[in-house]
Order: sequence, then C-alpha cells, then structure tokens
Amino acid sequence: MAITRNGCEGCAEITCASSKQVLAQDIAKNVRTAYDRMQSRGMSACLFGSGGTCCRNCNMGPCQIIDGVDEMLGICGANADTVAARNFARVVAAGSAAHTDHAREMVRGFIDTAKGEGPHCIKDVEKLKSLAAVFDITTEGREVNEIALELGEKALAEFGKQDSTPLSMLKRAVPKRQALWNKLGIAPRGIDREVVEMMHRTHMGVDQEYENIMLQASRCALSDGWGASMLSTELTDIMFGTPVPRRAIVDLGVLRADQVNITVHGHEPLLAEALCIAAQEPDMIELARKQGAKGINLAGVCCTGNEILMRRGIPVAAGFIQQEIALATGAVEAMVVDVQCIMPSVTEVAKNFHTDIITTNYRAKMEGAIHLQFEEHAALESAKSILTHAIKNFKKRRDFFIPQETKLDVVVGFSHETINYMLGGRFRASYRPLNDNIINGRIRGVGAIVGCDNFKLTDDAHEIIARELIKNNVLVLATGCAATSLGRAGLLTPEAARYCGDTLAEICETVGMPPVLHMGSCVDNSRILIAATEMVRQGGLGDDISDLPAIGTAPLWMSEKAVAIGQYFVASGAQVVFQSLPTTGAKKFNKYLQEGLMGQVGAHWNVASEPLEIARLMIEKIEAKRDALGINKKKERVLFDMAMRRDLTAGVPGVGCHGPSGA
Ligand code: NFS
Ligand code: SF4
Repeated sequence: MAITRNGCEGCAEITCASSKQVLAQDIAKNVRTAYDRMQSRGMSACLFGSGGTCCRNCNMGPCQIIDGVDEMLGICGANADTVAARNFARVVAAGSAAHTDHAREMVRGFIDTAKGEGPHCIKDVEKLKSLAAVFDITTEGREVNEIALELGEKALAEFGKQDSTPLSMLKRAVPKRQALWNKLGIAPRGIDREVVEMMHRTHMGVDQEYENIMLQASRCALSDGWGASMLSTELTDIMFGTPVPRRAIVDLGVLRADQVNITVHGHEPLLAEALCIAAQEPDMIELARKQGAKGINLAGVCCTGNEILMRRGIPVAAGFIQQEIALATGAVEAMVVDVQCIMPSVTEVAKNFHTDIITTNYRAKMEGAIHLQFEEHAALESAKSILTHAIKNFKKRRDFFIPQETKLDVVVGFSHETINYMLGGRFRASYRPLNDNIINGRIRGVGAIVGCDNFKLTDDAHEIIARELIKNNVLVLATGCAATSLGRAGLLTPEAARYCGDTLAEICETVGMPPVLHMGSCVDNSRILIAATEMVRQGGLGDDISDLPAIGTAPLWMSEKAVAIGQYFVASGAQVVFQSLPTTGAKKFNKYLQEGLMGQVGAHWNVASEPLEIARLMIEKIEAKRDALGINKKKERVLFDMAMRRDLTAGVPGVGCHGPSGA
C-alpha cells in the first residue's frame, strides 16, 4: 500500500529532514506512523469531544450536551459548563497524577539512596542542605545521608498528608502568592489528596459550579507543580547531580552504525540512570564486543531523554512524534520503556525489524513487548539484564538507515542554579543581571516553550515561535519535547544568537549562552516556577509572578500532563497560550478560563491557533506587563565594556563551552 506521509487533510506536514529521510527508505515502507493513522482514519474529531461537552460520568449517559439547548442537557440536567469544567478538571487530575506517581518513585529511590542501597549516592550536598531548610531539618553536624533520609521521609509524607496545613514547598513561593492561595483556599494540603478530591468532586452529582470546580483544579495542579514535580526535580538533582551546561547532540542521527543502539523512552530517571551506569561496566562492553559491536550507545526518547541529556550529556534520538521513526531506522536493538507517552504503536513498528520493545515497569505493560521488571533494590543487576537482552539482538540487525547529516549540536543543562551563576557570577550568584536587562529593555521578557509534540500543527511550530520571540529580544526557556524540537532546529547553541534581535544577541554573545535555554524534562517545569520566583525576589519587576513580563506556551500539547502544567502556571500567576482547549462547547466556562480566572489568580489561559499568532500574542502580553511595570520607556543603548563582560562571565562553569562542565 502506498503511504503518503505529507499533506493529509487535518494532519500536519512532516518538515523534519531526518524524519523524512528515514520514512523515504525502502526498509520503512511498511511502517505505519501516527501521521498515516491520522490520514487513514478518514473522520474528523468528534465535536462534543473537542468542545468538552461529552459526559460519560454515569450510566444514565453518555450524554452529548449542546450549550443553550434545553433538550440537549444531560439526562441528570447537567449543562455544558458543568460538564466541560468537570472534564477539564479531570484532565488536570490525570496529568497531576502522572507527575505525582513519577515523583513518588523518585522519592522512594531517594530514600533507598540515603540508606546506602542501590548504585546511587548524594551528589549535590549544597542543594540537599538548602532543601532540608525548607523542611525545617537540622543540618549542622549531621552526616549527609542522615539529612537525606530525614528529607526523603518528610518528602514522602507530603504525598499522604492528611492535615490541612499547606505543603512544605509552598513556602518557596513569594509571600503575596502564598497569601492569595490561602485567601482562595487553594493551597494544596496533601499531594495525593488533591487528586482524590478532584476525582470525587467531578463524580456524578457533586460539584456542579464551574468556578468552584476550577478552584479545586488549581489546588490539584499546584500540588503537582509546587509539590510532586518540584520534589521530583529537586531530589533527582540531589541524587544524580544538578545540571550544568554541557554540549551534546540530538536527532535521529545520534544512533550509531557500529554500536548496540538502545533507546531509553519514558520518564522516571531511576531506570535511565541505572542503564547509563550499567552500560559503562566492563562486562557489558565486553559482551557487546563479542557480538561484533564497537560499544553500547544509549540514546534518549521523550522526557527520560531530557533527564539524561541534562545530567550526563547522553544524546537524545527523538521527541514524542519521532518515537516510531526512531524504530523505522532498523538500527535500534531495543527500545526500553517505563511509563508515560509511549505510543501503543511502537510494538507494531518494531515487528518490521529485529528490535525488541522492553517494558520495565509493572504499571505499564504492552502487548507484543518483552517485560523485564526493573527492580530498584537491585538496580544495577536489573539494568544489566535489560542491556544483555538488547546487546544479544545486535547480531540480528539487517538493513538499516541512520541519517547522518542531521545530527545537531546543543548546549543544555540550564537549571535554575546555572542561570543564577551564569548571569550573576559565582561570587554573587543572582538574577540581578537578568532583571536589570529586562528593566533596561535589552531583554523584553521571558517566554517559556514547553510540553509535547503532536500531529495537529506543523512539526516546526516550536521553532517558528522561538524564532519570533528571540528576534524580538525575548529570552526563551524550554523543557520537554518542545526543547528537543528546538534542539533539532539548531536553536540550543550559543551560535543561535545570530537569530536574535540586537540586544538579546549582544547578551548571548557576551555570556556565551544560547538564546533558548534547555531547562530539562516536563517535571522540570518546576524549575521555571523557581526561576520566576527568584526574579520577583530580586526586585524591580513587581511583587508577584503575575507582574513579570513572562509567559508560557505548550503549542503542541498532547498529554493531560501539559494541561496540569498549564493550570499550575496560571494558578501561580503566569499566563499561558495553548493552540486549543477542549472547552469551546461551553461558552461561559470557556470565557471563564480565558478571562475570568484573571480576577481570581491574576492570570488566565489564552488560545491562538497558529504558531506565529501564538508568538505575537506572547510578545503582546509581555509588552503589556512591561507597560504596567512602567519599564517601557526608551533607554539609551549601553555597549558592554570589558568590566561588564568580566562580570557577566565570571565563574560560569562550561558556559560558552570553553570549559569542562563538571558533574
Ligand atoms: Ni511532557 Fe514528557 Fe514529551 Fe509531552 Fe510526553 S515526553 S512529560 S508529556 S510528549 S513533553
Ligand atoms: Fe449524562 Fe449527567 Fe450521567 Fe453525565 S452525569 S452521563 S450528563 S446523566
């Protein structure tokens, strides 16, 4: 059957050169991807589903509601606003649950590490101590592992906390925001509790007022952003090292012709880190040699890829929309997966080749895959048995195709701490220079491009938005598959300064930093909350996140996690722009999300359908915040003298890529 992969109606075009090259090969002719399925489904999306007014919450339905038509209420009498709000809130709950379950595993792994069990150790003692302070843990005169154990146990208790005091991490927010959350009654109490309450309140016949439903949706999302995701990011950093800038490569071309290629796909970095350690063990390398390979090449896919890219410089082969295409190269011995964002189709694609899909987590099994449970208590042994299986596949490899010319250099590792050092220097690490540059207008503001890839817009949407932002002197922060896609676009290098407006270019060139800073995986969006909070604390840009000239977008959102992230940004005071929201079938509720929330939390959702429109809306919102702050007066252009250059680059490890990046 001939497969046309481009230009199907309602389906985005593949513009990515390496993806196109792979799919054009003879070996890939029987591979069906999501692009093909979009084309062959031959039906448009259900209007009720896309508008958010299809309800399946009880067995009197399912009910399809038409807003304003009395005959088309739910059998129970539910109207479009109630139904759309409940559906939206359940999406937030599901997204939060995914981050929460991931975070819990990281905390459990952290406790094992503190007890000296497993292959990991406490790498970032400074960060351990600063987080211990948030939990009121004494650090003076105590052993590192003892502090870590107390921290791990207190962190774990946040998940099942039953009293009504706020989560400990909320103390990190600026006072005005904390006060607002308390006033609205949306300061999360227990991480698991908020998801459970959200599910309860959206059960048939409970919460029916969309504003009230959204209060709990905010509390639930905040328990993700400031609770689960932030705990996960921080404890992962303490265990595996806080990212510092390093050079790496991304795209399908990172696969190696003469090595065993193992793609690591999913989210929880415990598995990926163990695989990285095991792949360096002499017995594993020897086994690979015996099979005729020159070595073992681990390559990331999706957010696990971002985790090991940030901390170890392990290459990323693919983002979400390329996961099938990575397998279509025929060069992958095994795709090792854990949880989240793994397309069910990968087992079918793998059948065309010698590739095995190896599931490793009891929570996520797939028909057609091999299950090798990853045991955290025997992490190294588990990782070795997974690797052994993959290595033995090498001999079975037949024809393959790896696009070579598209391998792209990136500089990654911009944790909040890195940005602090990079701009402020080691001896006076701070966000002061960033704030000053925003106040003097050389940087107009900050735009975060986060979240997934999907097939609804052109696959270079992230790139189009980022280029427009940096051209207008907006500094871009990126995470998740958006960051991978911006890496493929060549925007994660200091050399990309040439695409910036004059003033941002000057700053990037002076510091030696890319205009798009890769801050990590999707759980690492919590780094953006901390960075924004630091900007407020530095002064000069208002007294809450809602005053900052900053805005986020997840233009190609696909997963429920992206909506949870959007909601915790909004509830933290940051505007977000999405390409669409599943709420258009409910007029009042839709308006409430896109306007009404402003009166409550100081930010709201925005929708713009095309990449350039999204970028322009972001710039418009940034300029409006600048106007409100009174910093939009024209200033004379200041040229950098030597002293300013020295100040900006002092003590920046690896920035500008002329130094080792350290671990
Ligand atoms: Ni985020 Fe990561 Fe990618 Fe989207 Fe999926 S991998 S957690 S959800 S698709 S960015
Ligand atoms: Fe229909 Fe109401 Fe049941 Fe939903 S809860 S399926 S609207 S009867």
